[in-house]
Amino acid sequence: MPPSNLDLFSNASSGTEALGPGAMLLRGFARAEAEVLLQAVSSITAQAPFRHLVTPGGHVMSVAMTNCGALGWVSDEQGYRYSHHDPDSGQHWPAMPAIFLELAARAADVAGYANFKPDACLINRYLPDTRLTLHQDRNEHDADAPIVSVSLGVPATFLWGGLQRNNPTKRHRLEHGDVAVWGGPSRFFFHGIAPLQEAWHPLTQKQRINLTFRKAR
Ligand code: MD3
Ligand code: FE
Repeated sequence: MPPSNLDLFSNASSGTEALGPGAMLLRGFARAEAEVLLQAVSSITAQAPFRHLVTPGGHVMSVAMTNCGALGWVSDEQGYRYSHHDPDSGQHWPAMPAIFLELAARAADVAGYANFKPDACLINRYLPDTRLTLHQDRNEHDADAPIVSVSLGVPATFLWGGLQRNNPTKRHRLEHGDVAVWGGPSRFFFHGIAPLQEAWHPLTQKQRINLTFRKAR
């Protein structure tokens, strides 16, 4: 029997897009789980609230952040680093929920990175006008492990450059439920988020929440 149009559609346009060498966008990959993921974020932020970190240069970050997992990304006047403890409470970061680990490993697997076991999840919160200037993620010890990102809530414009800060940037819209996997050469590309435009999402109101799963050690 020949495949129906519906079969062709669900295979060929499976919703994956190559973003760069080793980087892949999985459109809508987390959409069905979004509500459960956001409930887990709420229980994490009840223990480790969102806060605005200070950069080594003394600037207060526009994005509000928290973490879960064995290690959390922190910044202060001393520099950027991963820490076992939340500097605000002195406690360990909340544990990484099993649904987070499973989603991150499944997405990495689809993108060709088997056995991804993140030990850190940075959680970013964007409100209208919140931005993240072009940067590289290079505080992780394991350069071979990818980073997996999950976008939830209000859509954002993702800025995607190259290995040098002054390389031209492309723009991609990241929407609710989109998951991206950044490995290989793309792992060290400059990237950022343009100022968030005011919008409304039924699960997050005016907010965008981004989860990034990392292998820090
Ligand atoms: C490409 N977060 O937390 S997610 C970050 O939407 C960060 O909150 C943005 O950049 C956000 O460091 C972008 C997409 C992303 C995350 C990590 C990357 C792209 C990446 C690491 C290397 C290359
Ligand atoms: Fe980043």
